[in-house]
Amino acid sequence: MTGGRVLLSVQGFNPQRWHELLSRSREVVLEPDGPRDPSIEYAVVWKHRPGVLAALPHLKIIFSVGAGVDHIFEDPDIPDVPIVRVVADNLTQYMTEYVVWRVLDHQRQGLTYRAQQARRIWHEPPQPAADAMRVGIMGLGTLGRAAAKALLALGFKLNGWSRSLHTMPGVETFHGPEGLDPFLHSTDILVSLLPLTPATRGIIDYDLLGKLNRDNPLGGAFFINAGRGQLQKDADIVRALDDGLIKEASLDVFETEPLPEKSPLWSHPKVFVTPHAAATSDPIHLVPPMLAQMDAFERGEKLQNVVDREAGY
Ligand code: NDP
Ligand code: OXD
Repeated sequence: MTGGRVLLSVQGFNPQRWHELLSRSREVVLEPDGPRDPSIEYAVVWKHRPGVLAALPHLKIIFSVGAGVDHIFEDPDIPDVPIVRVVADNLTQYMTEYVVWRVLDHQRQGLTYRAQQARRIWHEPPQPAADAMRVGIMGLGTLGRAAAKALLALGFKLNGWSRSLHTMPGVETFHGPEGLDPFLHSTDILVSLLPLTPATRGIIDYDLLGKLNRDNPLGGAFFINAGRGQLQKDADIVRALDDGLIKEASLDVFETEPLPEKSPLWSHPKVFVTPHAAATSDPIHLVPPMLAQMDAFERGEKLQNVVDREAGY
């Protein structure tokens, strides 16, 4: 086997499959050989042990196991090497499915029907069509754009909010802090697909949820978060639901994960919880492009999907 060794440093899941697949063309270790291991050139990480990367004198690239890289910046001591994040059709497809599923479930009143079924109630509430509702996607990046496209095909009206100006056919776009309020005021179903950065941390609070449009055929606003939990304030979501600022929420991510057993979100009748599972990182699809990037880098080619450190995503 030729080329630099790979450190696979992950927490929160079993890395065995990642190890097997990376090992097909690279030597892979779970811990460096000693405090300043010179043989490691690549790190593949998810919530790595803080400090472990800074000690590697020949580290060339850090690969994130996920699309989000906030877990890397939790370590204050990140060496000045490129950070590559996941951009993959397979992950984008998973996220598109999740967003479409949750938007349709709110629009088609799935929570209401499940509550009715539990009480054996045969009742059809008024059913607004997709084009009577406007979905607003916060974060019009790889995942946000794909979700917007799928929702447009179903007939929903679409808003999108991003940091820089974007144009997308069929989508009303807004950008920057000054674009946020007009984006919210005309959004009925808010979907968060933002990265967690210093600029977005805690952005989804009671005040923000209160700015959504409730004057629509479903008589309320809806919130879906599949970006990161620390974008939101969990307690504010509960308060916004209880005060009627939003009617229902679908949450895949939470301020603390796993969601603590005592969290009121678990049992809230208007909340649909999934365990950070909207778009799972499947090594079968994600390891081959990582290995290809290592090879390409060694041939002197340009890296793809490099994180902008200053922006934090
Ligand atoms: P991208 O980097 O492609 O897109 C991020 C988008 O957010 C861009 O449109 C960007 O604006 C926008 N954005 C960033 N900062 C701001 C800001 N301060 N104000 C307004 N807009 C901002 O990321 P992806 O689409 O690939 O992924 C998005 C996030 O989804 C990931 O960071 C991760 O946290 C989350 N995720 C969650 C998963 C899950 O299972 N729950 C799975 C995978 C990802 P601009 O276009 O102008 O740069
Ligand atoms: C990711 C994630 O960032 O799974 O890819 O959350």
